[in-house]
Amino acid sequence: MNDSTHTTRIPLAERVLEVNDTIAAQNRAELARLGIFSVDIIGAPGSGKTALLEATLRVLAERRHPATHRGPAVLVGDLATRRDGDRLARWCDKVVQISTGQGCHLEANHVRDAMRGIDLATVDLLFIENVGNLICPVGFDLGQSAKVGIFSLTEGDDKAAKHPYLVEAADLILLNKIDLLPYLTFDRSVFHADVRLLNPSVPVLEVSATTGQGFDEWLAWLERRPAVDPAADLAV
Ligand SMILES: Nc1nc2c(ncn2[C@@H]2O[C@H](COP(=O)(O)OP(=O)(O)OP(=O)(O)O)[C@@H](O)[C@H]2O)c(=O)[nH]1
Ligand SMILES: [Mg+2]
Ligand SMILES: [Zn+2]
Repeated sequence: MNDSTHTTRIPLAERVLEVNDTIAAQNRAELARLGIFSVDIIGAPGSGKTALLEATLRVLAERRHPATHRGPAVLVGDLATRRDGDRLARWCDKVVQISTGQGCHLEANHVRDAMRGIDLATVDLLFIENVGNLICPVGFDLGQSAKVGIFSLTEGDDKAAKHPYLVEAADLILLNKIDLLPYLTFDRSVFHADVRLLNPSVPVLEVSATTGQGFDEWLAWLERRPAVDPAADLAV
């Protein structure tokens, strides 16, 4: 009997995730070596990921000391168009638009390839805007330092409960469009209680990309970035 008939067959989805995890570990090692804090921003289409980044980059540019030679960079994923990349390029000179075609999430190889388009020696903070989607981006490690889940008031107060994997995986939850509270029937206590049940320790910030509400806390969280350990993952 031929030995090959005994070969264990690994289901394709598992194999895809395995390859992804290997590349993600390489990304993580590279970012750690360069001392870059990276944030994967995951949220539904229209939740305000780009608006949040536009406002954040604007404030960071205002606060940046002229002598600092390192600053933020952004990788932004969409199925089609360069619109988000163009919006962000107004506030940041290191923006790479990733076109995923039919792909509904970013994978580690997208991030690896996009990182090659940036002079990473001049970067200390890397934002990754994932494709607008609350579901599968959660399952793909990109090599990021932290995952930020963004929900917004216009989506309804039940979305945290309906998307438990994002809430469980997030290092920070943002509730955006808080400026619209007077006009919507969004029950904040329902949203917060659902988040607490799923992830008792995750910080939750109410923000508005439009008015800047909550930005002091958001920027303070970014500032407090966990120390990137240059030795981490170097064995990969
Ligand atoms: N009132 C209000 N509108 C907001 C806020 N943040 C975003 N918006 C609006 O919401 C819409 C969608 O915002 P985007 O930043 O494009 O959302 P996105 O999450 O990047 O969307 P995709 O990249 O398509 O997934 C835009 O019209 C924004 O102006 C906010 O805090 N308050
Ligand atoms: Mg966007
Ligand atoms: Zn997907």
